[in-house]
Amino acid sequence: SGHKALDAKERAEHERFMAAALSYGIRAKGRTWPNPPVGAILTKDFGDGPVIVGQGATLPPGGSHAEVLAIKDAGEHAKGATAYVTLEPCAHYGRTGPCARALVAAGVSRVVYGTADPNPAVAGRGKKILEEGGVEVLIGVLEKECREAVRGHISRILNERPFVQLKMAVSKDGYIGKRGAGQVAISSPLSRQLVHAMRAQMDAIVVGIGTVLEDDPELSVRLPGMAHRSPQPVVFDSQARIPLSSKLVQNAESNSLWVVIGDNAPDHRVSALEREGVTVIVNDCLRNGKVCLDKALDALYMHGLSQIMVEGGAELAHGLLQQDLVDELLIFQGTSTVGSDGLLPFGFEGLESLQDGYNKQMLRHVGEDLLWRYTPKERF
Ligand code: AOF
Ligand code: ZN
Repeated sequence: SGHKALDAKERAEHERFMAAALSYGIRAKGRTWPNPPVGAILTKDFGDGPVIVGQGATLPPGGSHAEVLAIKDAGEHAKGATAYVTLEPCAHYGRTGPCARALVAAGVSRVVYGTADPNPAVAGRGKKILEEGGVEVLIGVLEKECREAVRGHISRILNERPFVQLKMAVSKDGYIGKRGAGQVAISSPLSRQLVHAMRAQMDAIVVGIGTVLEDDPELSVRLPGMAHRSPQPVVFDSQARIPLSSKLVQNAESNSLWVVIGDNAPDHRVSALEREGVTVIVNDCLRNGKVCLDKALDALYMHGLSQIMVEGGAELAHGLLQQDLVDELLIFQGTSTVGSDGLLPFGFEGLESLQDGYNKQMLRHVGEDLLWRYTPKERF
């Protein structure tokens, strides 16, 4: 019937504008931790159908929330507008005033938001403030996408640790390299470029000390005009072995570097690192001489990180998977074949070890490479 068709049309319109709010939120990813990167837009109908009159994305901590920026951007048009927000507007006096009250005060007549804020200071209260202020509220438009956009925030609140994305590259036959062959190009230049763009959206990049000793990585975003979007580099290094001459330590004064060590690491190594401007995070839990990974993630949570990308190596990957600490595993699969003497992605195990516990999905083609996503079956 005509009524039903109108519903579908309305839903499509809401989804179109929520997608716009999501795209603003993405711009804030990696720069708002410990806060979620929220996107907001305001629309208004001047007679020819709704158009965007204001937009905003969460600023770094201490700065404005998305809704307040969108209201300011809309100016006089905020009155009577519809707001699309990826996350439930906040209800609390934190570093900023409550967005729900700001929306009421601005005279916004309808608020559409993607998903409830699991933060107990907000959960359901933002909605209540809006409704009591006479604002029409619609919830759950593109909810899955909105939850994914703030998954680091959800992980902080529900698991009290950052969302862990593990990223690896394997050959066509599932190896990360060849024994005794040194550095082997596994994925294509296009895939590596995509990884840099993905880095720019993360709060931090984490590697094990083995990877630093082997590759001397920079862990920065090397894309034109994007250097300032480099995430926080972090090294898990129980014995504080990271060389003072490594690129990461050399860049520590300007880029900052966090090194997670065990409390039995040699004192002289620790003070040498601190003299170079490295932030040393001491962990008093050790297992087999290595920092306990769950405790290391706790420490990163305490330092405010909400979503991290782990870039290797095999040992760290294996440890995280074994302890069920990986929320998303991304595998770039290249076109070359390693054949004999191949090194497996998780030390003694290959990708088939994930068969039972993970759902596997082909995300996309990246040039000739394939990008696969594995997500744990039992997780939000
Ligand atoms: C919103 N809009 O853009 C964000 C929200 O410390 P504060 O005052 O900045 O508050 C942070 C909390 O507010 C955070 O934990 C989360 O619950 C919510 N984030 N809310 O209405 C935003 N970033
Ligand atoms: Zn807010």
